[in-house]
Amino acid sequence: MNIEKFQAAAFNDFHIQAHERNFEHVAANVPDIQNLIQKLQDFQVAIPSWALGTGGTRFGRFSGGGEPRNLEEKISDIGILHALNRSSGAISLHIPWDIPENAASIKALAAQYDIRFDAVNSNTFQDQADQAHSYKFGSLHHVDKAVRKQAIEHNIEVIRYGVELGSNALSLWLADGSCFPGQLNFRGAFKRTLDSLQEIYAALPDAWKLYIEYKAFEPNFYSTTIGDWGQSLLFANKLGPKAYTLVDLGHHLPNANIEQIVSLLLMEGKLAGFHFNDSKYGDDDLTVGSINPYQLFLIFNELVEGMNARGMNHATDLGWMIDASHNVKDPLEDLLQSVEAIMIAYAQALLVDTKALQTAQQNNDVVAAQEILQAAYRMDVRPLVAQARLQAGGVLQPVAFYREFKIREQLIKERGLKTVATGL
Ligand SMILES: [Mn+2]
Repeated sequence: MNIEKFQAAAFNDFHIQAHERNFEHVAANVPDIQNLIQKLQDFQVAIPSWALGTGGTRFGRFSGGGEPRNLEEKISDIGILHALNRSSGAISLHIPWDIPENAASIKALAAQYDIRFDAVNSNTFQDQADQAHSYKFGSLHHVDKAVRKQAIEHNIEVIRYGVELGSNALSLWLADGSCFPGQLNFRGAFKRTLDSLQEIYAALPDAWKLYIEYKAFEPNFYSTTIGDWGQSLLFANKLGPKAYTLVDLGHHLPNANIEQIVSLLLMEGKLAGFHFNDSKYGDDDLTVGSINPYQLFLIFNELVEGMNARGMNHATDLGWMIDASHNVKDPLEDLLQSVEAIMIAYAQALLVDTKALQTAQQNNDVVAAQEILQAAYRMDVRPLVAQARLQAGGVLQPVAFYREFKIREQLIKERGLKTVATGL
């Protein structure tokens, strides 16, 4: 289904007066407002193909109906999001869940919705029906060379699919690890993983990047072979200039200072980008900004400051992706909320008075430093984000539009109530 331009225009007309009042009030305090609006419009967040269906836990899954049944319908769903917020112009695919049967027609379909292909994701954390060797005891770190070879070949195959679609990064997350002490020789596992990664790295096309994601625990509960940013950075440094560390917000031990990790990875030129989500306990994969929006702001503050220090392009020099999934929300509404939270945190970070903060830091003025950060964080930037969206052709209030025009009901009518998205 498509969002009709006249529907968006009618909706915006109805809300425009209230919006303009709010926007003018906030914009009066923002120096160089057009520059900020442009930055917000340029910033695009990739939607993962696996977040378009209802997520599940190991206890159960409660489908809301109308879920996309194939890659074409997933792209169409992202087309809806992008039409509403103009900030979701990319998709991150997962192979083998999203193998494109015909790359040319998939590319053409995505282009219709103004969507590009972000990083492609491989999958060696579960066994596929037709595979020769099991990943029960790991993939790239496996003690059996035949298993490693199978996993390496899978990753190279994923690169090939990505090349066909115009992607330029392979995102790799390994479930490899151990569940019990003594199960694994840590150095052996690291070295075998490095050997495997070297073969995958050698298969990367020229302009490609390898994103190495880390995760502290789960599905293995004693050790993870790429368990934290130090281990990921070790691999990235040993592999070479195309290899980077990917930060998934939910993949840390509780209370980790993620903004400090981000700052140092940026300093080293080794930050790949992000998998955004939120969590209270572990890898909860909740809606971005739903639990700890201040942490999200502090992360964006380090991103903006660190990227500016290196003269980087905010929109294109890092990979921006959502990696979330859960049981109780309409996935499309959830993604609209997540993208909105990201745009809000980014806008607030752009408003931090960096010069004043540097002065406060230089003077060890701890109170002033906090005042400066929180002055930006407590600004209601929602009218700025809405204005950027409006000028880019989106709608003022995406979630309200989605409900008013009964988009889920239409998707259920088109696809049926009992559809299940491919994926987890
Ligand atoms: Mn992730």
